[in-house]
Amino acid sequence: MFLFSTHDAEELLLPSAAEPAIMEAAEDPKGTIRTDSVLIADDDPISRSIVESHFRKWGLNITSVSDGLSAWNELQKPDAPSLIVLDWMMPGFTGIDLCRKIRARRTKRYPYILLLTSRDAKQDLVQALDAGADDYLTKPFHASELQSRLKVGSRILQLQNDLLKKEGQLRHEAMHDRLTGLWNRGAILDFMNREIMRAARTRNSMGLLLLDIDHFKSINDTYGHQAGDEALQQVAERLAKTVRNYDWVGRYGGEEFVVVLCNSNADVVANCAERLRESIALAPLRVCGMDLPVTVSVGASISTSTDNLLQTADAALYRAKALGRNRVEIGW
Ligand code: GH3
Ligand code: MG
Ligand code: MG
Repeated sequence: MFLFSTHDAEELLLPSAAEPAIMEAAEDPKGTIRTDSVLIADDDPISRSIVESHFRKWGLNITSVSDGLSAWNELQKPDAPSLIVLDWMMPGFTGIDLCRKIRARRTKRYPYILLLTSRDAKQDLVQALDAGADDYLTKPFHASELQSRLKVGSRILQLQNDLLKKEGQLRHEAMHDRLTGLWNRGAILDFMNREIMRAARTRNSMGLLLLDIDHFKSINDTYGHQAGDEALQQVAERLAKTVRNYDWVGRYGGEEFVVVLCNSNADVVANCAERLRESIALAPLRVCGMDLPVTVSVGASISTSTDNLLQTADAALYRAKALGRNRVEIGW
């Protein structure tokens, strides 16, 4: 018996809730296409029930409707089947209308459409394919032929799943730092610029923190590069845990981190900066079986005070280093 693959591609490596603006919304909760669900639209109850009984035998999840408008409504749902079998003549929209409407949507998921119709003229087939159908089968049909043609559709949907998954992974890699899992420099600077524009538009302020591990080189020199890497990972983890969940934490490069604080006035920025400094200084890191006391210096800037947040935060960080490290300096 033919089995449709019920294998769902693993969940895409989609970013967390704090990343909506940059992501195109996934079209279903998992971002994957179900290859085991089929929509059948046919206004002839006998023909529809024959098709349904085959689908049931082949283990498919069936959504069944008797007119074009209901089919269109079903297809608007987030978990709508991507394997679509349409009759030609139906009330509401015809199968051809539906093909055109489905293709005009230009969704990220490409549904596979099979026209199942008694119209057998060559120009009908040409018209259906031109309208956006992927395949065409005339009634009466052989069950095994319908099954094989649906297998083709299912294969194509599965290929699409694999591509979407790969795309999600690549997007994740392009925006994240490999060692710490934080946003990378490019991504965090994008968020910063977007936040600056949003703050200006909404007449709110926002903050930027630059954090640099103090005397980090001596960790590498004393305990080796591996210990340095572990220390970086743990600092990153503490920073990510300490910020509010709508703020952004990234690795700026080397042993420097950036935090973008959304919707924050001077008090909030100063508070967050101090909390982050404390989160590192309060307890030693546990690195390669050793307790390593580590501190960070923090330079902060606030969007209402300057156009160049990065430069201001950098100058403040420089001051924090010069004034003895393990401290916060605010740039105005
Ligand atoms: P300061 O308090 O002035 O910031 O001193 P520092 O030693 O932290 O600063 P410095 O810029 O002299 O040294 C930074 C070191 O960070 C040098 C570099 O080898 C190390 N580093 C940068 N990236 C990595 C990394 O990915 N892994 C490890 N282990 N070390 C790194
Ligand atoms: Mg540095
Ligand atoms: Mg440093």
